[in-house]
Amino acid sequence: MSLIFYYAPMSTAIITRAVIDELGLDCERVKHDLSKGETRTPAFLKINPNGTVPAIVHDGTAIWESAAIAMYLGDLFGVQANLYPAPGPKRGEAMKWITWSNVRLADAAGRLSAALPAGSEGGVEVAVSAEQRTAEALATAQKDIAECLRILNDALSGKQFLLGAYTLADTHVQGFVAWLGMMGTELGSYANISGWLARCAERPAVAKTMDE
Ligand SMILES: N[C@@H](CCC(=O)N[C@@H](CS)C(=O)NCC(=O)O)C(=O)O
Repeated sequence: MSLIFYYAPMSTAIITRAVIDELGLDCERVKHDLSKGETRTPAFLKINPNGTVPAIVHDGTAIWESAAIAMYLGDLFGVQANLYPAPGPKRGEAMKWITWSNVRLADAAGRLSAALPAGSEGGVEVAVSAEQRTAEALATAQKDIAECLRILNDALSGKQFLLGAYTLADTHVQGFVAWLGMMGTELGSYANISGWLARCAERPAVAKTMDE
């Protein structure tokens, strides 16, 4: 089995790193510096034409989009490891949360990141337009994030993890929520989320995602 993982520190790729580590997969890690445009080189664009990390190449096939990677690796390696449900309704729930975090939550988080003052912790490294960095854009992003957090907090009511037991859905979703925390979003008033984040942080694979 050959697995190459393309990543950058402090990027969406740290979520994929946690997924790979949870599954205990050996991989070749290839680091890219976003500030130097290293994901925009012709060589990397052949792997991911979007010019973004994470991306993996598994046995010669390139897979990009962190949600797709989590579900792909979960399908192949996670079921046996009890970290991803077998096909069926629980699998559907895992896919629902992974996709939701990449689409709805990450969209709002990305807008928050762009609207924060330049140089803020967790802010985007790529160019931000004037329309993205207005007080109105910031307020809208914060409102949308509050709605996402309410949905997640309600879903975690009475549960240790999203599907009951810990799965890659938790690995994936916690990555985006932790990013919100880094950007200063107040999470303490969401009791279910706070407890869940603390439980996720006890996972060694999650705890080391900030390492280079
Ligand atoms: N939806 C994508 C987002 C990937 C993404 O936007 N990655 C950023 C870092 S967080 C990136 O590589 N940016 C480099 C660039 O745009 O040049 C995913 O979940 O994989």
